[in-house]
Amino acid sequence: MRDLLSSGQAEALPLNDADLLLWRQVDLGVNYDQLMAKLLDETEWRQEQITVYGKPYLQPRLSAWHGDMGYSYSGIRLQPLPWTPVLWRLKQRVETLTREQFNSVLLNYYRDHNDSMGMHSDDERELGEQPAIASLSLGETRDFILKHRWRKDLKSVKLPLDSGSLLLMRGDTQKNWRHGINKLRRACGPRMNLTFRNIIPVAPPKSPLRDD
Ligand SMILES: O=C(O)CCC(=O)C(=O)O
Ligand SMILES: [Mn+2]
Repeated sequence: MRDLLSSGQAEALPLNDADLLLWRQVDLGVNYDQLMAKLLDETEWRQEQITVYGKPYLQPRLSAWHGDMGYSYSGIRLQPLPWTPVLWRLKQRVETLTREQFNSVLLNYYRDHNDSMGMHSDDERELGEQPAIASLSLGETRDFILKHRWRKDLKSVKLPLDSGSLLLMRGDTQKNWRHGINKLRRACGPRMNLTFRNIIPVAPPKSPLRDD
């Protein structure tokens, strides 16, 4: 952490019970708008149907899952699409900056102000105990909202994520905080977000009908 900070690029965000590092403008070797246009064009975007409290909903955004491993959340199972050359290069750049390793990326596309992501923690078992998740934003600046999971004395936090910013969430951040992207009242342009993750293979729970 000290090394990442002393490189002068990353900024530690002071938030209780969390471990957050922010790079405000990462050098990706390509113009952010051109990168977003390319990703928009070459991604197989899907609008997933998820189940919340037993009811089916269409997610209010488009998404795509790429990498080496499948991933399950909110009642859906995502089968990975292969790494594309662009996504592979981005993964390598993000790994160099963060000094973390990733084997998957979730792309989210927020088409306009009506698209959003509900408050959640990325705390699935497949992400491990203290997951490192690196979140790269492109396009319109949207506020990333953080709310502590149980401490009512801590105010929620609004972190505007600009195009070209990289946010690294580590340590106990997912255990202690939820995060999300709210809809906006005013119109806004599109935004893309790529969250690089490391999925750990976990054994499925044993069936109670088996005796092995
Ligand atoms: O769009 C963002 O900044 C948040 C994305 C996110 O939380 C997720 O993909 O789990
Ligand atoms: Mn998340």
